[in-house]
Amino acid sequence: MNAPERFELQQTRFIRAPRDKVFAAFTDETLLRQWHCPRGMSVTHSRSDARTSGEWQLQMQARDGSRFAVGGVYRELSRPERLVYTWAWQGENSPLAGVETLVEVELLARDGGTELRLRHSGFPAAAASEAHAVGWRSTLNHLLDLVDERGSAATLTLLGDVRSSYTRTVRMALAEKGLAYDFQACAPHSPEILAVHPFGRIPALRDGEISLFETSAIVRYLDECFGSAATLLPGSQLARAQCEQWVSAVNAYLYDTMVRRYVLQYRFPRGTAGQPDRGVIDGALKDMPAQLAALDKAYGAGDWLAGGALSMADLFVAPILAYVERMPEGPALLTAAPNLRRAQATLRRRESFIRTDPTPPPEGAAA
Ligand SMILES: N[C@@H](CCC(=O)N[C@@H](CS)C(=O)NCC(=O)O)C(=O)O
Repeated sequence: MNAPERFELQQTRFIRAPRDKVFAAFTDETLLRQWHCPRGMSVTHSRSDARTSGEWQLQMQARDGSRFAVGGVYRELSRPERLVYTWAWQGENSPLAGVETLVEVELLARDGGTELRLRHSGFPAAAASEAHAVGWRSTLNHLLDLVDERGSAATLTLLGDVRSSYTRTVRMALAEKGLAYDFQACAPHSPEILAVHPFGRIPALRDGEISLFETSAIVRYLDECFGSAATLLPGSQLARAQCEQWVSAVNAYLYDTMVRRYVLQYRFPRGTAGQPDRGVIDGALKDMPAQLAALDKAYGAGDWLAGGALSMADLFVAPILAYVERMPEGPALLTAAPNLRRAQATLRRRESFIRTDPTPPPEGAAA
């Protein structure tokens, strides 16, 4: 009788850290607790008897409190180049409970750092190896946060243009979270952006081999996956819904009126003889007072749109208003919105706003 078919995954990562440090991260139970779970989860228990036939065990916890236990036995420990251990999920909740798989980790010295080659084999179904591949991609990002000399900048790259309001929203979120990252300047619809964004807009985010597009998805990911607590999404259900409501309003109405049909008409004039198209601008000017009034009412006597504290919603609105205010009719339009002006003044004192200011914009700046 033929042996049942088995499936496996392989991943390779370059880490700017010596092999010893990476090896220790896989075998030291204190270090394991700091990274060995996908982003957004935490390790609540770790045990490692790092010798041949010694046992290891981890318990991971998701944000909703659900727990997952996994463990196995070390088969080979050749510090600092090779580590082999068995891996089996425990507990009735796991469809793979009791199924023993094998993890082989090779660490090669390369370019002053380490090339990590991971092979996880013995899965009874392709779907199981694919699910573990997703988990490992995120878990290895976590490992790089901990051991790579660049921290989160080893995996996080933001693609966009500093002059773009949506790009600034993400840059502000990264600054609020205190996250190191790389910035890759690229234009909408460029080959670089189309490689990660099917609709060619900016920004997009890479986190190692994971990529994401749409500003609200990116900010939510950063907020929920980095740091022990989300700080840009309000805690209560109602406030979270109000935050989503304003993000959605920016995407559906406010950006179109205030940026596309107004700011961009001045910045990239498309009318006759290279002049701004007055018809388009006048149309936007007709719609803007009601939109600004709605924002003014939402801010009311407070400084924030949802939950009584800074949230993703404020990060969506601020970069747009910063542009509107600098347009010819901007200051007059904003006189009618005193709450909005006061709230923006508060937000503009934050480091995240100051440090992401793209002004003075170069000639031909995009909004
Ligand atoms: N809904 C998208 C909108 C992104 C967007 O429209 N970005 C502008 C720059 S601020 C852009 O890429 N414009 C180019 C285009 O519209 O083709 C998001 O939330 O990321």
